[in-house]
Amino acid sequence: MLSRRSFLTGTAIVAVTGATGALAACGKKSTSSGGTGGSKTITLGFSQVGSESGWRSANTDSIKSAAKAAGINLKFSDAQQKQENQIQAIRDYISQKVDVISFSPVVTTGWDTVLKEAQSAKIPVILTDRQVDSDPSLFVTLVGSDFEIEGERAAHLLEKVLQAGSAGAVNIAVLEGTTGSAPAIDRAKGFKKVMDASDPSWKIVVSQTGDFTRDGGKQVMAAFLQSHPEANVLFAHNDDMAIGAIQSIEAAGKKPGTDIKIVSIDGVHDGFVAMTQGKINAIAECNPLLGPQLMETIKSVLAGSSVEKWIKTKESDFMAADAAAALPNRQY
Ligand code: GYE
Repeated sequence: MLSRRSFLTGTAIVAVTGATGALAACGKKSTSSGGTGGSKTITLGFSQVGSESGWRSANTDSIKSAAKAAGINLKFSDAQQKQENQIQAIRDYISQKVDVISFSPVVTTGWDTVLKEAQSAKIPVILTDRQVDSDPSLFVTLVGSDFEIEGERAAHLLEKVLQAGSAGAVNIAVLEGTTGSAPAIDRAKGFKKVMDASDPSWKIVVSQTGDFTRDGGKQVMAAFLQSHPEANVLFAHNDDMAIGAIQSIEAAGKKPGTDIKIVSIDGVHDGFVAMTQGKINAIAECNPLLGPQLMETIKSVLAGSSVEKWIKTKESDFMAADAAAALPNRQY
């Protein structure tokens, strides 16, 4: 992750509010696209990862409605979690001569060639949601969350959950996101960082991908329960996998949230419902409502303004006890 890290160094951050996605604070400007500007309708080619989770559905809705509200002509494609489909979609957008390309890269590596093709065609690329491991000069900016911080927040939430419950061995099972994706890599890293620094009694007993899907979480958790009956904590890289895992935990005659404490990331509606039922103990929110920021950023870039290299989202943490009060105000 060296190149990603180096592009972040010394970059000021634009924070946005989780609820509205509106720009809330501004730091040092650092990047310029060159800019085409003018009043003609902007055509955006957007390649979405897939439709693997509740988070993704909310993100897709946000992008579609924000493009409409901003008067941007959106060409949208769903890559069904396959990098080759994303590369193909980007190439199609280049040949269609769209004004700007945006995509949420399914994995971090393997993008250099297609990004260079976009650069040669002078089409700016704005990453959204997930990072890439390419030379930062190949894209203008990233609009999305800090996944390493989310992993750290999840570990801190687990500390709180365990304080409230019984002591003893902490045997953690991890359901990882899509292998090679930025959120899977960085959430694991952030969680481990806090875990290693804080409590020597915490142990990751098993860790495997559930591909960010409910079904993946269900299947992999069923196998974990067989191979690692000592697991008494689940850290799921997203709510959907936690919800799938809950089904397997219940089918095995155990009580999710009690016999196996559960912490996950996202904060989608069904995750909140599981918290109100005490089945998920805590969630670190990851805001999917990136559409308004993305459209705002696209307009600035095409108008020739400089933007931050990483436009971050602002997010909150929730314990199960807060869930019922928060649920009516959740937007996704
Ligand atoms: O957490 C997960 C989705 O990239 C932040 O992708 C996103 C992740 C999100 O499938 O639910």
